[in-house]
Amino acid sequence: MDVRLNRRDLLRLSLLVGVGAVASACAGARAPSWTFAPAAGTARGSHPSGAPAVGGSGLVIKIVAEDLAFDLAGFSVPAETPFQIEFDHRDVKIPHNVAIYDSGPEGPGLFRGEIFNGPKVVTYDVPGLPPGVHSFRCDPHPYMNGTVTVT
Ligand SMILES: [Cu+2]
Repeated sequence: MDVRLNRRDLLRLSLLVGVGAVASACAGARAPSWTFAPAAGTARGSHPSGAPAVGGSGLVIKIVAEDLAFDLAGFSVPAETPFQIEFDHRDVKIPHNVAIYDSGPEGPGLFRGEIFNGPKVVTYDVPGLPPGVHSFRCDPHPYMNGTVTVT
C-alpha cells in the first residue's frame, strides 16, 4: 500500500511538475511575443498605407504597355534610391516585362522585371540605380524601349 501510495504521490508530483513546466514554458513563450508584438504590428501597419516597403522612397513610376508599345519614352529617378514601377500591361495574352540596362540596351542588366501575360498590373521593386543615362526595355520585344535618366 505504501508503495502504491508513494507511486501515486510520485505520479501526482510528476504531473504537477509537468504542468508547471508547461505553464512556465507558455509563460516563457508569451514573454518574447509580447516583446516583439508591437514591432511586428508597426511593420505590418506600414504596408496597408500604400507606402512601398522598399527604401521608403515612395517613388512610383507608372508605365503602360499597350499595342506592343510603352506609353513612356523615358523617365527619371534619383541615383541609388530604390523605387517601384507600376507596370500596367494591357496586351491580352502577350508577354511583356520591364528590364533596365546600364547605359545602352546592350549594357549589363541592372534590373529585370518578371515577364507576364496581360492584361495585368504588376508592381516591381527596383533597387537603387547608379547615375547615368540607362535604358529600359521589354525583353521579349526589345523594340519596346526608352531611356532611364538617373541623377
Ligand atoms: Cu513585350
